[in-house]
Amino acid sequence: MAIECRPLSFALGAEILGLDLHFPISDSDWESVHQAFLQYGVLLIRGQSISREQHIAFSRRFGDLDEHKSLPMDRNATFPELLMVTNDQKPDGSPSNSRYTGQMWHSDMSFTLAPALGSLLRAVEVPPVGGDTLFANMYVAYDALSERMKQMIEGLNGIHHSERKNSGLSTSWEKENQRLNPPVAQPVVRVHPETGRKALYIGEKVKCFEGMTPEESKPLIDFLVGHATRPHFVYRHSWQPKDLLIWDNRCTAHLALGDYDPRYRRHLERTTVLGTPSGHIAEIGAAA
Ligand SMILES: O=C(O)CCC(=O)C(=O)O
Repeated sequence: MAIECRPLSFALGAEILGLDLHFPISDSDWESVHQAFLQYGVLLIRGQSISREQHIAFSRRFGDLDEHKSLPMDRNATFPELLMVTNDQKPDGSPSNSRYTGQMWHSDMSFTLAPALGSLLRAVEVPPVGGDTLFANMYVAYDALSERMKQMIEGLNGIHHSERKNSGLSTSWEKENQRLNPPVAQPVVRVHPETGRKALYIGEKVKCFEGMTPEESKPLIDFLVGHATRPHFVYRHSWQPKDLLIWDNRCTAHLALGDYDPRYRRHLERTTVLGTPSGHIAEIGAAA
């Protein structure tokens, strides 16, 4: 059966119909999926009650997978390619450290020297309502800037931190996270290696621009994040169990809203496709 592609919003995203990921995907189907991935930035494949092995096998079509060495505290003990995004308590009864994953606008692994190419997030169990995820199209956000603003930000580097928004994570998690992930400077404008288009690469994990103080940087960071995440540029995903959502981190940013009743289980698992090396460890001096 030929696969079909149905746009999810004006800004970005498409649902792919006619794929069953229990089976390896043919080369011609892969070609269609890859083209849709480049065109829409976010792909949704519903109704996939696949195993962890099948999730990993399909993800490998996109490229080499991250083994999440920068987040060992959150990865699955048996499958290092799987990052847990869950509010399940830990075996000792303490709260999960990944329950707040993604609650700031970000692009995956921007705080590392190998920021993610793509991510494939599979919903195992989700609350009956809420727990939505927002995606912004960073190409159109870039294109919509004035020429003067484009000139101003060309050559700027944003310093990306790995912290999570909500406090209340265990101190050992926070310490390990800081030890493994020193801040990394990344270009604010990146050229997508496959499409050749420019996209904004900014989010709430950027605390300042390299060579500028946080006070000097903040107004421009706030403007760029606010601009890029205007409703016009955004798709809001309401999860169903067995959804597989795939996004291109090189031209989109996303935010887990956390808009749900925490008495319900929310358990998702993510593979992360390694991107090309980018950025450098930031020199944190007086002006950073
Ligand atoms: O939980 C979500 O909805 C998104 C999680 C997230 O931001 C991520 O995996 O990068």
